[in-house]
Amino acid sequence: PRTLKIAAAQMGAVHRDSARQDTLSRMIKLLQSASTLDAQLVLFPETAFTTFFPRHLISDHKELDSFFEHGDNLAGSPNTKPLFDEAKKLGIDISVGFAERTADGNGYNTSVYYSASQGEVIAKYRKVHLPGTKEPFENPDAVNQLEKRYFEPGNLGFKAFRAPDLILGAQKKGAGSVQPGMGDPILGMMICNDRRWAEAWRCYGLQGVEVVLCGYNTAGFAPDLWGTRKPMTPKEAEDDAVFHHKLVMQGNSYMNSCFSVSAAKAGLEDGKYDLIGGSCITSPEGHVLAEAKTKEDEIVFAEIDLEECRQGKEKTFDFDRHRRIDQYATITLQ
Ligand code: CDT
Repeated sequence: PRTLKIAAAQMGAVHRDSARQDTLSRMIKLLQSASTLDAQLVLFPETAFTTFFPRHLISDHKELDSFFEHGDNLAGSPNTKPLFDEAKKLGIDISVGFAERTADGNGYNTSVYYSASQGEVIAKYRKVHLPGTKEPFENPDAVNQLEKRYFEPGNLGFKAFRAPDLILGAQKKGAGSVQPGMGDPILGMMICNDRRWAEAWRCYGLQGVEVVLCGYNTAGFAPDLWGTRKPMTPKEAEDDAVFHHKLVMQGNSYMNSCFSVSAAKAGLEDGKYDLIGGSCITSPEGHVLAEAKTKEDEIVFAEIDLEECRQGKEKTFDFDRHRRIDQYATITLQ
């Protein structure tokens, strides 16, 4: 077996006026709690260090800046460094989402993968599918999603990578390739809305991905954003949002023969904006192995065997034998 102990660190609400150090302390506590389960890899949500600020039209630059990490030294900034230090101390790899401001002033919705054994960030992903609008909705009661205002679409593609030193006795000869079934685990990151896009998953699937990591902030009730088939109560809308979340995690894990871990920022943020929970771990056969029971800070944990990815990759979804790329031009040409 190629056993891996993985966890989602679901976070309850973080508010617009929450002190950064308080939120950081909660994240460190979650990591310590995952450590008592012997977790080797812990996923934190999208924009984990702050509230999900794209719901607000923020014109004060100083305030807006306070929600971003600046430059390229995430593991060195006082607002974030203690989390990476703790990960290194506990020997746990982490993946965490944050708003990134580059030296040339661009904003990205980003996540990184930090390897405890390497003591550094070994992979970075920038969210490709930015939902919502650039301008706020006219309806003053609408829940806005101004990601297109604050972020550029990700420009790093969907690059799978191997995380070293997690699997006992992993054959290092697999390290440079994307052949599943040997070597270190093949991982891929996506962020929230990306999980609804088959293309994102397939890009990883084609690289033999074994575990997809996806942090998210998903509104429980946002009819102006989603459109509505029929009037729904907030409760019905939230149930539907959780249903769609699990549907895409389970369905795409199955179709790409991989595990997935998803970590929510959940609960009532900024006093009135409800975010769904539903953080979960799914198997290559599409089953939910573990899921959150609350909308608070909570660790969702599973021990998995990456060898279980082989069944799908070698049979039903053996891409080499069964894909028919000559018939797929429509999805690459437009
Ligand atoms: N953060 C984020 O990407 N949220 C979006 C809301 C989109 S509306 C369907 C999500 O996909 O959950």
